[in-house]
Amino acid sequence: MKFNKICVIGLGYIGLPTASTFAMHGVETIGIDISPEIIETLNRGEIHIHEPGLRQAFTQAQQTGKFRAALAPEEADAFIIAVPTPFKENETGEYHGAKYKLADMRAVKSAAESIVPYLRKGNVVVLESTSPPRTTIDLVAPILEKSSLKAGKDFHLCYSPERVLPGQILRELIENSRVIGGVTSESAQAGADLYATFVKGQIIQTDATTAEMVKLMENTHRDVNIAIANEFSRLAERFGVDVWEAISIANLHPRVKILSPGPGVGGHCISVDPWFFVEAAPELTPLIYHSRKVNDAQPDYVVKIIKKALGTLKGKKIAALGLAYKPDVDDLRESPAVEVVRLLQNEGALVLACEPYKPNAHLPGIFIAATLNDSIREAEAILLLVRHTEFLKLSPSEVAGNTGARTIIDTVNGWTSPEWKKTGFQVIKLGSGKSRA
Ligand code: SAJ
Repeated sequence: MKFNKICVIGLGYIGLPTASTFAMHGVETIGIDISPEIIETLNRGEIHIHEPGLRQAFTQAQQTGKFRAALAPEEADAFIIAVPTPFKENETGEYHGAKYKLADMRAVKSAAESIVPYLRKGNVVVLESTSPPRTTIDLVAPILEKSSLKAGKDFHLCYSPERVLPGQILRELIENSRVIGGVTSESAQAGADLYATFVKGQIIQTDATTAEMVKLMENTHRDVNIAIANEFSRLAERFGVDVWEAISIANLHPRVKILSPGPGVGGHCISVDPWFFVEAAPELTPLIYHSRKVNDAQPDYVVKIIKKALGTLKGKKIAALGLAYKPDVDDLRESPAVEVVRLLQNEGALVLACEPYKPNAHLPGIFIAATLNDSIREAEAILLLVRHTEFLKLSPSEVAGNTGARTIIDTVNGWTSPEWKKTGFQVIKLGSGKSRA
């Protein structure tokens, strides 16, 4: 199939890079978003999110004259839905007393509804948003069929999950393999033709529900594996072992790949997606459920470690290095680092955070210093929450010269150099029974 014009609905972390990439490859691309500010920003030639390489890609897309942002879709050859699927803030499900989170599918529903007036015979519609199993068939198809066209017969319908890693989105969009699940094999083929515009990795065709499960399985697999790493960190502390040393030795085994413990699991993917399985089938998912619980409890666990090290937290001045959900990104969504800071403040600690990727972030009740030195100057303890490259490069003597604090609490195994101790720091490390012995 040939695609001259497409609409990408949702211009966030996935939609905007995807739309820019299509336009750069010569396809007339209309980017749609419900936010007038976003549309204005983009049509002014600016971007509203930070992602390495996105500015250049977007500028290039604009220079081709193929990209335009708008508030509503229009007739096109293909429609891609890339809107958020968070969980509901004020509602939970319950199974035998265990509460689980519920997917909020409102954005997917309204994106599908916005396509209905413009849907024509032979069009291709692709859902990219991470969604509970059967969403394409049970939720999206019936909405689109309000057009009186039949999915799989009059128009093609696919599910094709985004699987790119924030921080490397532009490269991974092109190089990663891409799974396309069609409601029919013809739909899968049409979806494959669409993404072949720029995908250099393998394009695998399957059915829509398999593609939905593939996405959820990938992120759930990662969550469960991080949960076991977090449990290992607790066990190591109990038994006087350094979990980081133990993991590096265990990982020499050819069939073992233990991930890293840390202050918890954040972001809008791994900490959310496993709940979609739990919601869909709570009776089948005790492991997935408990892994989520383990990872969600990790910020509390970190606070316990800090309390053990510092005694009462009331009035303690703590510098918290890093608020992002993971290294070298500016995304603070569902960040365990933010949660740790909040919990410390609830205990009466006076926390001054430092987030070099978003020094001007506004988080109610959280104080962010303009510079690293401002955050550590008056501190009594320094807490490392994110492995930002800039933090890992810090020299112990320089830090010592800029603060009176001599206790560091490292939750990410970022400061491993013996220099820290030699410079007079007491180093408390998450997962290290040895550092506390
Ligand atoms: N984390 C750990 N220990 C680890 C690895 C990660 O605690 O060993 C934490 C991170 O610090 C972070 C969270 O987990 O808080 C998630 O980070 P991540 O790098 O594992 O994943 P995301 O959420 O940035 O991106 C994931 C990716 N999925 C997989 O690797 C299976 C990405 O490919 C997906 O496209 C993305 O989710 C998504 O959009 O679903």
